Amino acid sequence: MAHPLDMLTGEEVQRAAELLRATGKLPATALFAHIVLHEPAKEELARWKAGDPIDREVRALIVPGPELTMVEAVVSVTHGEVRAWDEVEGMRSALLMSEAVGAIFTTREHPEYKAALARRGITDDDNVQIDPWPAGAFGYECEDGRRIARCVSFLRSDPTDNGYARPIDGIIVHFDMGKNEVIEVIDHGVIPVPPERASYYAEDQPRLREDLKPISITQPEGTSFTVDGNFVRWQKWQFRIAFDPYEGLVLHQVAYEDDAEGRVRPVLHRASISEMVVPYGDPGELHGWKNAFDAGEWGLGRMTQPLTLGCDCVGEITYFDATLATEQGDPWVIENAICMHEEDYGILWKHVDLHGGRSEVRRSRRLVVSFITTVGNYEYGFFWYFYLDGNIQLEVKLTGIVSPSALPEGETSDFANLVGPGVAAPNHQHLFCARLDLDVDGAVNEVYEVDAETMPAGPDNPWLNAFRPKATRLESEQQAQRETDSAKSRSWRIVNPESRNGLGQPVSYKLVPTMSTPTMLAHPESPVGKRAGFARHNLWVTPYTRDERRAAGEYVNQHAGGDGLPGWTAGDRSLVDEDVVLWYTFGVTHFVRPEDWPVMPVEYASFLLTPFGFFDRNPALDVPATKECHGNG
Ligand SMILES: [Cu+2]
Repeated sequence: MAHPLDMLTGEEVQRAAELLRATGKLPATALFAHIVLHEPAKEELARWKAGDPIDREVRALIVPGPELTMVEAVVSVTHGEVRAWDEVEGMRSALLMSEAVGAIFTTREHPEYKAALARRGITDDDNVQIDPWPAGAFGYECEDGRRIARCVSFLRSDPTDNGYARPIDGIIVHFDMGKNEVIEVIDHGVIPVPPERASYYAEDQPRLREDLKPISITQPEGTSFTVDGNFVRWQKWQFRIAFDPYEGLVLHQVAYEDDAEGRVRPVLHRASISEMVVPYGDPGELHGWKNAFDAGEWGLGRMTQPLTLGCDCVGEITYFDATLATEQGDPWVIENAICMHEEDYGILWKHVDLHGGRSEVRRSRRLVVSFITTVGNYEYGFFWYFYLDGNIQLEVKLTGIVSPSALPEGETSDFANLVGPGVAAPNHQHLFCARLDLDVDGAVNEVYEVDAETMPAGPDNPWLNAFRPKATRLESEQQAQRETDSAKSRSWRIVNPESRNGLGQPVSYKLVPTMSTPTMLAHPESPVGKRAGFARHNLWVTPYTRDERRAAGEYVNQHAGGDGLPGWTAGDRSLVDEDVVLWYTFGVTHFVRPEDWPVMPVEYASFLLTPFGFFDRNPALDVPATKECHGNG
């Protein structure tokens, strides 16, 4: 063990589970919702020096039984001590995988469910696909005191067929996950099952293109990065990689090795997707309850699938495995969970001197660190990019299969678009909340909102052309709940007032909304609006607090709402002279296209962190020209 932020190991998972079981306070059937590294407090990390002893703490959430009692525990696997044991009442963990599997098997055998299928002429239930969904909080009696899911069904023609092509609409099963029992089979009435298969497999396409020539990506001299455990160095960037069951990939201690300044300059202490929500906009009883918190209810990390060389990732690839814990408390290794590679990214900068005739151009490249999660029907790829000019970008790639509904022939809907015969896809949003603990040249930073401001007519503006940046310091949490505004070229600058560049300006990084991004369309007082308060605003800023980790709170599943950012910021804490954390919500409103069916070509959502006065000049002047273009120089 070399660093306090090293990735969790299988031995640590095992040791933690042993220590927790040895308390004698857990029934044998207790399930571990998660076992994760309890990251050291920030002050502790700041004090730690290479070679200092490390006390590795592990945090666990344990579900002892079907009730709403959760156990939050912290153990030191270094010292073999249980350091915290808190029973939390009235809360629910994320959906448990073993219980979801139980829901599928138990529902399939239930006589009322079989009868509902039979009313639709479905008697062979082998090819019926049952998807448990997080239930949300709608005030139904069946939600009280239980950990539940709502199950929806689809019909496959064989075991690997695309079930989403044929929703068996009208049947919703309310299922008690803790007790593994059907609460209620609700049949809203028979809606015809869409008639056609919709396959995306190559063998089912009428013909395949034959004129695509191969593209090979080779790095004959190897890659330009080095990896030591989870510590990565590339082109003056350095950071540590980690993996969390809910957030997926986590970046720690992102810093820039500034040789001009002769020091390593911190930029981003910790970055991840802390939460996301997919609210559906169809008001009908069949689909109006659908909203999924894919981080807090399912877990972006837990749903991550191994990546395949040559398919998911092409070129000189370095993979990282991720170690999570099974619900039985054993190590669970997701092989090739994280992919890292370099890619050419067009030009970095260029100029042709028209007088002297000299042309200079440099190639841009970026380091890509990514993972892809499969949450039921949808895929989300999260791609962090590091560039040669100090930029950092997060790009989300949305793909997979849209959640469909059946639409009887001849009917149309404002709330779902027809994508195939008898099958429609409801309007929905995907809203991601990135938690960005920026430490620009140090922990204490200020945040300014910068708008382009036009000037009134007058003696100072005789040609009516004047505009300037207007910077407003965000001084408290309430004031710092902000929206994007592309008409004003709005961005937010994270400034270190104590650190100056060579021009005497305070150094900063700028958070740039790189695309138009919505906030949540559901009403703030709607069931999903209350639970996904973070999605009401694009930006929130909070003073760093160790246990404020997830934008909708720790217990999202069936939570009534108000937790996370709305709760934490209610006290309107000061953001002046503080270690600030930015929470940026971005995403897409998805009016589904026929082209998104039966599998969706990647749609993108992203944001950029770009240096603004962090350097004294273009930091990429020292990038050499490629060999091939020396002839121009
Ligand atoms: Cu979508």
